[in-house]
Order: sequence, then structure tokens, then C-alpha cells
Amino acid sequence: MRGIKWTLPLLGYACAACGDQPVAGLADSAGAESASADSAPIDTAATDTAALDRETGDSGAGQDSAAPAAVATCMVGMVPVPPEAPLYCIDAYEVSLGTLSLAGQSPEVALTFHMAVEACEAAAVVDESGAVRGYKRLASDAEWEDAADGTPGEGGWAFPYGDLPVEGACILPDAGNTPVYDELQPTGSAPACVSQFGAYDQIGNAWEWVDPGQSVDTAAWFAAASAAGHDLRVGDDDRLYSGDVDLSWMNYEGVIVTGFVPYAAEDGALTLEASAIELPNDAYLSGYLEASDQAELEERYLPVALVDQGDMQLALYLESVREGETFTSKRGCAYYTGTAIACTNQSVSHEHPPGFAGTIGYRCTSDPIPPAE
Ligand SMILES: [Ca+2]
Ligand SMILES: [Ca+2]
Repeated sequence: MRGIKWTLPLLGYACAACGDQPVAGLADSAGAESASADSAPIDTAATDTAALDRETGDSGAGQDSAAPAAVATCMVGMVPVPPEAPLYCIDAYEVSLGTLSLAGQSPEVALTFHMAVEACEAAAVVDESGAVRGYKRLASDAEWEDAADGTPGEGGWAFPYGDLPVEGACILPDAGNTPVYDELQPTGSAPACVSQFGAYDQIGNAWEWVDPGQSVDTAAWFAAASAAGHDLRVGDDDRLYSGDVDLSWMNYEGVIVTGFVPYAAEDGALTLEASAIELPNDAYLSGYLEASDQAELEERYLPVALVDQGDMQLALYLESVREGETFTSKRGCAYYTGTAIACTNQSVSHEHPPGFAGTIGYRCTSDPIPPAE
């Protein structure tokens, strides 16, 4: 029997007061649901003015047909990336009040990934005349990151405000990961936490759902894993077999599974020995299998289930019914987890299933509005 070295800390039942790490994210299910109840009054005038200044740098753009150098613009509340030749627009603030991008509001949270996608796709892009010019979409990983790092494509700052962390700039816990805030803060209330393009609170305040544009593709996972040298096979009954010692399990439902000692049985069937853990009633855990070199597998995760075999033995099965399931990204950390050093524009977590509804907000992007003919 050969031992398998786990490469991830195994996670636990969602804890109400997790001193959670940025990668864990399980505390999203705890607390903060009441924050949306204490929204500040809307200051649309101030918001609109600020947004317009950022969007166009020219309040007449789009209306003056004689302006030869007109560029595409963004609707009120969105900022162009980059301003000089917008590739896309992004909400300047975490979404609040349904689908709006406004300063001074409590961010929408407790939505699933699917709900965030639908909310963005239902939000009209409206031009200065009030005409609908299209609809928004949930920010993709590339869009979200470039809006934060200030450089479209490769490169950019590590933090919205620069390349060095500044404690207190964004709405995050302190350097020891002890919360400074006990609830979500109004959007845009940290004046230093703004990117070069004018997007506020990408780091901190609410976590944000972001679309990685990937879904479960079992064949692609096996091909990539094989190419990377992993020995992993699936039996006729979907049970997984391996002589590989470099795989790890990532929990899917927010269940604590510390205490597992994974090992490969004699025939190579992947099995976890559950010791000193509290199994859920059905002893069925749905999650992902990942390899330690996951980045080289292009962040593909294999959908697997742990199935109780009795005697505290859990077998790993491929969960083929999840083929095509959307992956999710979660970015930016939150007021209750992460630090100024740990939470960068480039950090990304993929651990939540698309149906998870915790303390995660979102922001939308859109195509720019073309200049008037
Ligand atoms: Ca970039
Ligand atoms: Ca945020």
C-alpha cells in the first residue's frame, strides 16, 4: 500500500467564524446576509457625474457628430478598458440594487454563479439618449483582471493602486487576517481602492463571481493529466484507479474532511481512509480531483465523488453526470478574509460549484457603445 501525499489542506464544514484563508472561501456561507438591508440612500447625481467624467472625458462625446476623434464609450456606471480605445466596459462598482453599478450601496451577495450570469445578461446597456444598445455579461477572468491591473493583456499591477500592498487601502482584514469590518461596506467607500481604469473594490469588500469560460470536460482532463505524466484510469463502473501519488481532493460542498488519510489500495483503486471525521449522513461527497501541477492542466478539475464503502473507507468515483458543469472563479477576497498582501489582482479561486450561494457578489462587463456616425 502506498501513501498519497495530500497537497491541499482538506476543508471543513462551513464554519461561522473561520479564520479562513483566501483559498478556502468556505466562510462565504456564513454571515453578512443582513448587509444588504442597510443600504445608504442613492446618490445618483454624484455617481453619474463621476462616472461620466471617467467614461468619456468629454461630456459631449457621442452627441457631437462633428467630433472626428470620437471613441467608443461606456454607459453610466461603467468604465472603459482602456479609456483611449475601449475594448470593453466594466462596472465601476460591485453590483448593487439588482443590477446597478452605483457608489454608496451595499453590494448584492448570496447569489449563485448562475444567478450572477443571469443578472448581468438581463442588464441593458443604455446610451446617453436612453436607447438600449445591448446587454451586459458577467466579467470574464481576463476582463476582471485587466480592469484591476491597469494593463490589457499580459502584465499589470499586483494591486489596483500599484505594485506594492498598502494596508488599509481596500476593505480587507488587517495584516494578521483579523477582520477590520464586521459587514459589507458601501460600494466605492474606500477611495484608494480604485484601479487605474476607475473600478472600485475589485479587491476586498465582497468576493466577486467571475466567469472563467470553462466547464467540466472529462476527456480533456484525462488527456491533459496523461500528457503531464499522471497515471489515472477510470474503470467500467466509473471508479478511479491510479498509481499516482500526486493528486489531491478538493471539497465541493463546504464539508470539513480533515483527518482523511488517502491511499491507493492494492489494485490501485483510489480510496480515502476516513479517520476521526464526521461524515455527512449520506457519506457522499461531491468535489473535484486536482493534480499538484493543476496550473499546467489549465485549471481543469475532474468531477469526482467520495462514496462510503463502510469501515470508514471512501472510494473515489468519476462523477460523469457533471460533464459540462460550469467552472467558476471567485476573485478579490472580502471584508472578512484575506490581507493586503495576500489578495492580488491575479489571485483566483475555483473551489465553488456554480450553485453555491454564499457571500459572493459580482460585477458585469459589456461591449463599448460605438461612437455616433
Ligand atoms: Ca493585465
Ligand atoms: Ca470586491
